[in-house]
Amino acid sequence: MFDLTGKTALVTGASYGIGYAIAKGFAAAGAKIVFNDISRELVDKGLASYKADGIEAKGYVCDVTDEAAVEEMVADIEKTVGVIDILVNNAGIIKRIPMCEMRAEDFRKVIDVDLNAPFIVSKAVIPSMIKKGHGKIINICSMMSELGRETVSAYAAAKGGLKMLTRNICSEFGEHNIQCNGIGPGYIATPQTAPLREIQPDGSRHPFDQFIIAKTPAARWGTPEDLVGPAVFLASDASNFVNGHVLYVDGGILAYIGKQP
Ligand code: NAP
Ligand code: GCO
Repeated sequence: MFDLTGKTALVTGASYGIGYAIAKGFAAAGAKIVFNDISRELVDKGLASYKADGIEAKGYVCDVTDEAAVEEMVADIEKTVGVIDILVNNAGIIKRIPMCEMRAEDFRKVIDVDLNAPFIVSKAVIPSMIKKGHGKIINICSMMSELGRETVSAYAAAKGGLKMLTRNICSEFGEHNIQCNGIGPGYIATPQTAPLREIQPDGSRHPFDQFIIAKTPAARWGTPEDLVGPAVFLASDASNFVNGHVLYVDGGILAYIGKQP
């Protein structure tokens, strides 16, 4: 049920971090891996990493917010690799700025990458999934699909919208045997969260780091590898009747009021 042999998976923004770990897990389950990133440098870095891990991935330089570029990439994948069976909308950015100090163009940029782009890429792959008679779309959501916090207004709005886009793709294409689900990672140790884990000048842990440890029953940050099993599950036949769901992989954060200081 968890075998991905013969499947073609596109993971966006997968040169490193969460996307890379998910793609590596898909490869271990038998899938052919295709990924994109925003620069040649990142794609080359990713290709070298995949090769070092024994994975013959195909990489594309493609900005996921550019609809024409996405359509061109998907057409080339379908011609040279095969119809995309599994799409992971992973590419994302965050801008941590107090809302009243945030420029509208910064807000729009986060919405563009984290919400508009999953719409664009999903729209590009769905027609061939319909023709093929099946498809899996996995949107990388967030704790901020459910919760807010200071400085992440754009990111929370985008990730909340991504949860609802997930439910809408489920609603509109379930009859074509397309399952669209989300993964909501908790706080994961990647470059994106590195600023929240910086060791302080006095050698102490970052206050936010201490906060997350107190808020997580597992009392640790997650790793990208913690997301691999859930992603393989949602990409495989084991989840053919799971649709419109956001699977939170957060060590229990959403269930826990937090440890008393
Ligand atoms: P990340 O830095 O967010 O990785 C995202 C990747 O997407 C990077 O390679 C990034 O390139 C690329 N990217 C950004 N904009 C792009 C665009 N317009 N077109 C194509 N690629 C683009 O690190 P991450 O922590 O692995 O996050 C991956 C996903 O998980 C994101 O959607 C993030 O919001 C989500 N997430 C992360 C956490 C966490 O705690 N780390 C938790 C929940 C959800 P650059 O390096 O140039 O930016
Ligand atoms: C932040 C973090 C979070 C994580 C993740 C949590 O500044 O609060 O970056 O947003 O990236 O989305 O699920």
